[in-house]
Amino acid sequence: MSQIITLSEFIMQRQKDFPYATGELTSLLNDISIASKIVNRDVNRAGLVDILGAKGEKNIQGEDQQKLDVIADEAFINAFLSGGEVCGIASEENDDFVAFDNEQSKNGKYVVLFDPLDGSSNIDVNVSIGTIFSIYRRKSPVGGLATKEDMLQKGTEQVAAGYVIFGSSTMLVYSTGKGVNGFTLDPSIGEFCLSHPNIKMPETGRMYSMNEGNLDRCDPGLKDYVQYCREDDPATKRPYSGRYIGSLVADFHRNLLKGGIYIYPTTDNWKEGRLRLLYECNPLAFIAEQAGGLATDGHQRILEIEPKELHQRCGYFVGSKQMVEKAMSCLKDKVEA
Ligand code: AHM
Ligand code: MG
Repeated sequence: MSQIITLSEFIMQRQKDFPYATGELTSLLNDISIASKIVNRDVNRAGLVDILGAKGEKNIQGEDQQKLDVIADEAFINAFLSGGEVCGIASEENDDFVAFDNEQSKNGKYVVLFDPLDGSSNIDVNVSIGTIFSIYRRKSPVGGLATKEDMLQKGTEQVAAGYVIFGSSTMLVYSTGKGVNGFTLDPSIGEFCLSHPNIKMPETGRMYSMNEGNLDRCDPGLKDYVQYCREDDPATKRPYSGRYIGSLVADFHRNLLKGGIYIYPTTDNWKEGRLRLLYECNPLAFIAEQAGGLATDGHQRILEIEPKELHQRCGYFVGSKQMVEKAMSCLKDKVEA
């Protein structure tokens, strides 16, 4: 039997990659792993116990019910509060960022931006969902409260990013800027185990993922790209396969492993795009680039977009490098035509 490497062991080994590391990032990644296991437990129980109701409803014991995305948000916040490495967070669930005001957290060096449970409209139909996270070093002085400036950093400043997919198995995939590694949760021992070392995204692929219902509301250049995807590839005599789960982490994860492109463009009804720059686009762009892929808004590299507000949205093209480049060239050709 080959040797099992758990996520905690792996994170400890990798600390050596950072010569001046104090161990705080290591502890923070461990907090994320613990919170992920808690969320995993609740996601798995979702069909069995009364935790699926809308927030504000009562459960069978007469207690207030919470939606799973709120439960996930709290699980991560509690893990960061007890870890003490994080001075504040921003999440898709909260209107404003949260600055932790206890002494230990005020001395934390990091902020975390996250989407606690993306694709949550898929929960009650048993489709894969995910958590997405992004870690930055704070800009404000250590010892004080976190500020909005700590949160509004460009994606290039990310220290680490990753996601957890709650699918047919649960996986945690992350990068600290030195490649991408994936860990599968072994429920029998309750540990994430290294299952996908050094993930590389194929340079090209045969799958495209977008909500084609929106096609008539998009940039006309995108119609050309989708038409290109639907035409027979001279090599295989087949068109690309359309694969859209409608759950970003699941679509991204498949494309990361098999090659493909995920597109959520700006549309007539989502004029700024649908996905959030800070909680969804930046962390997955970091992972994509670390694996050799590409992420843009159709024109510009995602990681270089200067964020102006917490819940900012943007168009999103992410996946295999050659496929994203081809889609971008279709947009450009239409503008120039
Ligand atoms: P959410 O953050 O409200 O869950 O929305 C994000 C989700 C993505 O997971 C998914 O890819 C996309 O929205 C689906 O949108 P649509 O239903 O418009 O195709
Ligand atoms: Mg989301």
